[in-house]
Amino acid sequence: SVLFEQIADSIIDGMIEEARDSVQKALDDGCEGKDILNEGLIAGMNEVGVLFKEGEVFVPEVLISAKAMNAGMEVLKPYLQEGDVKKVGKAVFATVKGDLHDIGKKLVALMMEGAGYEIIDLGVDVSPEKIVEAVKQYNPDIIGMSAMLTTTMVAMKETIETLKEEGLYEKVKIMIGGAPVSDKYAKQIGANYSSDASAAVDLANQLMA
Ligand code: B1M
Repeated sequence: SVLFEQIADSIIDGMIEEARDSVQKALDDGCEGKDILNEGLIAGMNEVGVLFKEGEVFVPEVLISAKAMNAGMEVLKPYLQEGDVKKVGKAVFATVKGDLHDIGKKLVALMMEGAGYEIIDLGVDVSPEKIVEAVKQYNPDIIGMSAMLTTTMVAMKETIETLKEEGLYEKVKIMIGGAPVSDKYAKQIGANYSSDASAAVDLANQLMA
């Protein structure tokens, strides 16, 4: 409907006020929460993912779209019933030990949330032990690790070794990414690689299938 298109457009254009207002309008009009979510907000964010992949929009725009998405979600949340938000999977995210870069990881996490994943973000400089603890606590489907320094990417290998020691490696899928990381490195250490946020969503969906 036109209302859902307005919501999606507000996300694509990163219009925070408009996102709020258009969601409220759809609610006032009697639209169902889950339809507003799926056909409005998520449809918009998916389009942002496509535009990002095609190089039509860049990181700052994606972050603003994510803000608009969050603004719309705030209005919508009280109207969503349990079960409306179908979680396709749960992922624990971390920037690895010694590494403080978190912009890229946050962007990947946001896009995955937009695609329906529940993300538990452990932050930056996260030790293998903390990741192991989180796996035990949250029982995720996926672990997503990010590293931006050649000196910290080795912590990914270390984390995987620790997971193996704890008998947890077989229980989760592991995704890694970040500037110094490659597909070759991922294969070497027993992980899966994606190059950017929208590729990460595609990879996650493949791993969950
Ligand atoms: Co730093 N830094 N930095 N830095 N920094 C880099 C990474 C560097 C390449 C700059 C350079 O020298 N040209 C260089 C690394 C060199 C190397 O090791 N090869 C570097 C360095 C050296 C350092 C310090 C050592 C500098 C110093 O203090 N002497 C220091 C280290 C601190 C530490 O971590 N211990 C440092 C510090 C910082 C700041 C704190 C100032 C800041 C980080 C702020 C923050 O994140 N909150 C910072 C920044 C901003 C950068 C650059 C400029 C930009 C990184 C970024 O956010 N890009 C970066 C240079 C560059 O990359 N051009 C640089 C935007 C972001 C959206 O992209 O992070 O690549 P990116 O994420 C992408 C993909 O990589 C991928 O998807 C994302 C979205 O498309 N991806 C994943 C990332 N994680 C993924 C996970 C996945 C899948 C895909 O699955 C789980």
